[in-house]
Amino acid sequence: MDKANILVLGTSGAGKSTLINTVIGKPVAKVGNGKHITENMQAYESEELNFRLIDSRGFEYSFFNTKKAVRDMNTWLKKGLKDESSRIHMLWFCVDATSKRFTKKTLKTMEQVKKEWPEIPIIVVLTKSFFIYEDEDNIAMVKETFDKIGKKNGCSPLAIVPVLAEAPKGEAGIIARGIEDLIEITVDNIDDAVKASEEAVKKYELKCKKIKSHVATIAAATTASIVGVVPIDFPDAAILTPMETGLITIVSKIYGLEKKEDLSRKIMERIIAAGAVTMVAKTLLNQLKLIPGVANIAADILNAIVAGTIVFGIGEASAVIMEKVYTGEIDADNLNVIDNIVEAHMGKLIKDISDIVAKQEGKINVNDILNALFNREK
Ligand SMILES: Nc1nc2c(ncn2[C@@H]2O[C@H](COP(=O)(O)OP(=O)(O)OP(=O)(O)O)[C@@H](O)[C@H]2O)c(=O)[nH]1
Ligand SMILES: [Mg+2]
Repeated sequence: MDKANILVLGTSGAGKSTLINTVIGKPVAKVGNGKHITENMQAYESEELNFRLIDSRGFEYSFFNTKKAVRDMNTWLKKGLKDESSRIHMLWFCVDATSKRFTKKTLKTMEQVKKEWPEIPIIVVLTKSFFIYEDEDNIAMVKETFDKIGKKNGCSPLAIVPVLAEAPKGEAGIIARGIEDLIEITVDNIDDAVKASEEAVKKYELKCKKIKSHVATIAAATTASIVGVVPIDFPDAAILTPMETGLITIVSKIYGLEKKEDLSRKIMERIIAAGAVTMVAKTLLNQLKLIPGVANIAADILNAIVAGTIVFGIGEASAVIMEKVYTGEIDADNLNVIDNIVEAHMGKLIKDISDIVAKQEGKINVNDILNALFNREK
């Protein structure tokens, strides 16, 4: 990666663009005088610095501007998922030291941005810190606001740095300060921030893959329950239905395994060999019939539940397996762990679905039961 990216956030007029110009050492970003100046996010850099600064539209100018600011930032952060050069690694959150307030509302707006990206570290920059004697109170004010609502959301700042980016004209006694401290703290933490953001992106990608396979699994399981085919009479060496093999293929595609065709095929074979279908089909029906009130339920309803459960279990177990292949935990040399995963997973599934059916106290509705299964906490 060439340079880390720092997103400069804060209320409108807090002095974000002024700060950027001083740090970059040139008047690159447009500065306003009370008007809302910065319209779009733009990155600035200088040769000496190993980070880029991204100027943003200020919050709080109006409701719609705040909304737009948050939307812009989320768009930028999302772009960073695909494109490493626009990934955000740190936030500089500018708080105007002259305004004497760091409102909960401002912090809440920042939280909105950070919620999806809790790993990104923040440095709070107390901009326009004209008077050194006010630093202590201003730092205390920021700390207090963070303590009140920020901490529980993992929003503790790395540092709170009072900065005066530009000495006021005609005030000989007041000099610019704090920029070196800010750069030093940033440089000291930027490598960790980059590592953390890489982790965050990986986590986010995995989360998306999980959701996608969950959705595909639910769709297939619902269809299976409607079709209601249960391979009860299959011999031990179970054969999967096209729906089941299709689902495994979909999940493996979600995890990008279609490129590793050979491995993908071996995994499929292993899942089949683990005998998930036979195991669930055989035990589940017997287990369900032991539940009071279930024995008299029509066979096709029970079949629908069993068929949905089997497909759901295969999809879920495949996602667990594919994720481990994706992260490198499973490779061609230790495919045997797949047996344990399938077995443990299906065993737990039989218990879960039996518990769900038992809770229905005889009122058996296939949709309700499968929905409870799809949405259960694991
Ligand atoms: N003297 C002095 N004035 C500052 C400083 N920082 C900001 N200002 C003044 O505050 C006003 C707003 O500054 P900007 O840098 O445009 O603020 P911004 O946060 O980028 O504002 P938006 O882009 O509108 O969100 C301008 O008049 C700046 O000159 C500073 O460090 N010293
Ligand atoms: Mg600006």
